[in-house]
Amino acid sequence: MNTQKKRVLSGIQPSGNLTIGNYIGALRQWVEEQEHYECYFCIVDLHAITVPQDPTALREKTREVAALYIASGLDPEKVTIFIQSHVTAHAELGWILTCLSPLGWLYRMTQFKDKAAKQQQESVGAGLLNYPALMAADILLYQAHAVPVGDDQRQHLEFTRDLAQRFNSLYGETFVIPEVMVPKAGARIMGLDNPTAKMSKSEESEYHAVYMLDSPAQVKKKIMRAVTDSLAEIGFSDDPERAGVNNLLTIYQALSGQTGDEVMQQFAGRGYGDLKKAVVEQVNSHLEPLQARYNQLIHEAGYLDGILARGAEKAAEMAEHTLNTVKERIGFLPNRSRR
Ligand code: AQP
Repeated sequence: MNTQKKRVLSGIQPSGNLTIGNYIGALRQWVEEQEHYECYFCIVDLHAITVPQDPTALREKTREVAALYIASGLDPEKVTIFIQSHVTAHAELGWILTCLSPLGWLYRMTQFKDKAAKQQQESVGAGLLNYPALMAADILLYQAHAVPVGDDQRQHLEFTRDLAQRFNSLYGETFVIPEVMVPKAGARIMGLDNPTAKMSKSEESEYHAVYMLDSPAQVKKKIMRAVTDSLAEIGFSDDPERAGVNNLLTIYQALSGQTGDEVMQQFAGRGYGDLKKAVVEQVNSHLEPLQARYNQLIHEAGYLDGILARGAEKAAEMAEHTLNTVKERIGFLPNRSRR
């Protein structure tokens, strides 16, 4: 019997304050998966710099994200946690895959189109366009079988699969073709102030997102002000007019672990005010213990650094093995120097 666990890899950019979208769409599923898979979770700082970042804030956020991974329940004894830039194979394979990425594929990516539209056209960095090739490298270096992400990353995963197939057919079987793993409830949490747009950590408006480190009072204020509609009828719906209520129900369902039917029964005949209060309670009951753990961890710099150093060592071993195979297949001479 093959007892080898399947492998997963995923990451989050230290590009701002993590939201409950990141928590529900990504972190929570990772915590479950650590029991069943061999897991690699990175803090993707190379991705973060595809849009301008302040160096001091980037350092601070990178550490914060590492602490939030552990505070959310990732066990460093079970999973490998590391910083992407500490494993140089990511940038190297990223470049090789950039050279194999057709521009047509890259220009089609919605994330590129959305983020580029927020900047002056001539100042959009080439890294933003090439982001999916680097993401493909992150995944393929570890021969990951599955990638747990929110719905917004599906298109990048398709890109990774296409690119891996392209490499395999040009140079021989090299990469495992990864599957996307999206949560059943909460794969796309929407902005509280604009429920037709994804909740995003880099969106600046005050009532857009609940952050994982928001106080209970902030959580309450933001959720109680969330946009709903005038129909006063609670129900899941894909009608854009009803996106606000749908979003609140989705957050509730994802965090309570109930089925859609159970949620509907619970709120049948009740008003939006009741729904909002229940969502506030759910969110705070998840965030409060997590924040208590975070507040300890963030002051234990030595402990965090140790985890990240061990993680980088373990990840580099695996990543370099794959990278060396790739280099050989594409015709690079082996490096005989000592370094
Ligand atoms: N709103 C969301 N609902 C569900 N899942 C989400 N994710 C992000 N937002 C939501 C998931 O979180 C993981 C990390 O995402 P990322 O940091 O790599 O970048 P992103 O997808 O672009 O997330 P953000 O918060 O919108 O970041 P910025 O604003 O910096 O671009 C991914 O698995 C993602 O699907």
